[in-house]
Amino acid sequence: MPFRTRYTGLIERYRDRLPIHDDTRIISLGEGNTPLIRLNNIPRIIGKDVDIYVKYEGLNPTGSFKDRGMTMAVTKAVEEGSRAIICASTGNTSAAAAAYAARAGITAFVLIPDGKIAMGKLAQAMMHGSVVIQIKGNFDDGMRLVKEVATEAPVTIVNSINPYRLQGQKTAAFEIVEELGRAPDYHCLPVGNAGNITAHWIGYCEYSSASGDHVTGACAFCEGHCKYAGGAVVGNRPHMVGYQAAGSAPFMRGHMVDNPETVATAIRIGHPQSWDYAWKVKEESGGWFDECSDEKILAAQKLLAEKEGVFCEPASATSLAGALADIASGKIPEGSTIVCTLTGHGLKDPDTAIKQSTAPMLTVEAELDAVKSAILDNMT
Ligand code: AN7
Repeated sequence: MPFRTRYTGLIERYRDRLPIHDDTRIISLGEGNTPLIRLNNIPRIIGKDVDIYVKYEGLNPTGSFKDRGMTMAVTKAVEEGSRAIICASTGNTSAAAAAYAARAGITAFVLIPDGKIAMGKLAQAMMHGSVVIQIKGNFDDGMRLVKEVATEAPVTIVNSINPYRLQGQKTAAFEIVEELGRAPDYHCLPVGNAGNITAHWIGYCEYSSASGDHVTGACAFCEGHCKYAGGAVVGNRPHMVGYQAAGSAPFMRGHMVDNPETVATAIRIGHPQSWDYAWKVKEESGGWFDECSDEKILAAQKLLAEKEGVFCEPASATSLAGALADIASGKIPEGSTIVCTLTGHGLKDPDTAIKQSTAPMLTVEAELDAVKSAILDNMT
């Protein structure tokens, strides 16, 4: 018997839980199967008895969790005969759409806010050959235009209002349950459009014996697209906790926000597309929303990079920033198992990282003595 363990992506792995036919041509880049890393140093530094894991979604093929949704959305678009996809994006969706369209041999149109997306993401959209349309407006303007234009041009929307996106993204919850042998007590995520927090909840519910919604068949979130597999694997579901950037926090304000601002450009979103779903997730899971200042977000990003060796983009660090605040206050009690999703890779946004970096950067003569004293002066 040949030794075959090649991982070929989340659709193959979870085929029986996704709306896929036997003969569907799968468009994959090997997404999913990302590491769940236990934080070793931060719990000690904060002096709390908590088990914190980070799900490092930045290690997906295009560097964010969007690949989980995009493999499904593009696979289904191609199956349905579409020749072009379109999205509005704060950067990561456009990077994923561009890559999966390239893989499928179709065209991607991406609408991005002029000057407000991180450099790595722009490079990806351009490099993968998508048609980049910068609009003089923000993500919410772009989203409105995408919905309008899709009624007049032959393009498939691949934003998370496409239900296949959430179907792909729910697999992150499957992976977590399979690795921990149970659901965590708390699952913390950054919230923009709130698609991902909804997708995770769908995933946890499908895995839980406690899910009345799913036992009867159609689930309340997926418009009949998910296949509830029936078998109870775990008995618990997490409290879902969604954190927003303070300048871009419609779930905290209780209404849409018109001019969102935050250093975490990925979640600079004032009109979340999954508004109703997210409130339902909060209610059903006994979770909550909260907000983090830009300062706290960047501090959490740095802490993770310096103390654990894990580099995520600013928006992603919002999950840890929020969790640390709720652990400090006791809202998340000691003894808890917590998963924070790190939605995107730190290399997506090198400018913000370098700007806030305080690590010594020394320039010396190319001579032994100079290098030697630079070392000896900086030993800790
Ligand atoms: C790194 O790319 O909306 O709450 O257009 O890139 O599911 O919207 C990005 C969202 C969190 C928020 N972290 O997820 C886009 C876009 C990162 C992100 C979110 C995004 P949702």
